[in-house]
Amino acid sequence: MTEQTDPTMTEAEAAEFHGAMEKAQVYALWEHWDGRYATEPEPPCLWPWESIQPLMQTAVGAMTMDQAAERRVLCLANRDLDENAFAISPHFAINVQILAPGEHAAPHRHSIHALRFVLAGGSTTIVDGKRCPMDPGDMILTPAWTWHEHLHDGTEPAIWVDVLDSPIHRHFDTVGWESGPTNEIPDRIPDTAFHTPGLTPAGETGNDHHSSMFHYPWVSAVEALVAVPAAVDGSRLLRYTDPVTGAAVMNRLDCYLLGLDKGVETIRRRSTANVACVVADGAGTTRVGEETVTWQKNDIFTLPHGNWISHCATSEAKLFMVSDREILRRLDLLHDEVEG
Ligand code: GTQ
Repeated sequence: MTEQTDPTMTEAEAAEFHGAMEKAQVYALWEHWDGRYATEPEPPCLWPWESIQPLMQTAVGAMTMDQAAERRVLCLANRDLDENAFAISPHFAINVQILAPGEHAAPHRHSIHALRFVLAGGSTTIVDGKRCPMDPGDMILTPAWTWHEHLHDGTEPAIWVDVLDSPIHRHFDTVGWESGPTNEIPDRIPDTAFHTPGLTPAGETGNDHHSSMFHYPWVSAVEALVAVPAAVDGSRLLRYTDPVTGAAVMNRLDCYLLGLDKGVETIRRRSTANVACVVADGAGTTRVGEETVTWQKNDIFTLPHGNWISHCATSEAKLFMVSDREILRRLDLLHDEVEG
């Protein structure tokens, strides 16, 4: 960075110039320019399940559901981001939520899109009146302004991963919130009407914001994944889509399921999009730029944009992936590269 570039200025003139600039609320670009705008890719972050799980159990005793917060969640915080971001990635946050048997997380709705990926099952989420079972591996959408509440009539604590596009709303100052009781629930077509591939309700055109189907069962995802032809590197990739439009499940959160064969390193890829992975099954390593993340079931880790990335499973693995790809695509900023 240059202190002062005009060699004709005396020190006194430069000081006066800087004082005047400060007063006028401007700065000289050449004094803050390091030759480029782009920054180095961020390193990956890992939250091993063995360090999160005990905290979740302790959290149950730390707060009752009648106390202040409406949800019992721990927010994964990426210390490389703004400390107030409560987020793991620039455009989405991941929280882990626990609900004990008999507990109820009261209905509310907000402008933030959210989705859940279930780690320990037994509870039910009601989304705009649709009852969505929460079995392990199930993925459930609670799109912007849908009413949602969580019930638990099982016997063991239910745990799931929440993904929210809250950083986007903080950035644009668009957070909106309404507490229950539920009111004005729109008429929704039951999820069952979308469960048979190739058949959708006639006349239903869907929308540009989110899928009309809210519950994506794990059994269906696995059945589809094993039938997807493997790429040359043995990987299989499924995208969770809106059954009516074929688009991403929500316009700001785009989800995938990656199947990995044991012992085969995947071809390196790089993207302008950010990804977070939840290990649904198996164990392995992921190379992210110069770093290697070693992971196992239920671990959560980030793949920050701009890094070359490859995976290698040590036992057959499945990674649930959530990304901001759809945001970048809609802004014409999505750029993917594959090695070779
Ligand atoms: O379950 O509705 O992790 O409203 C953060 C905010 C979960 C939820 C979170 C929420 C929820």
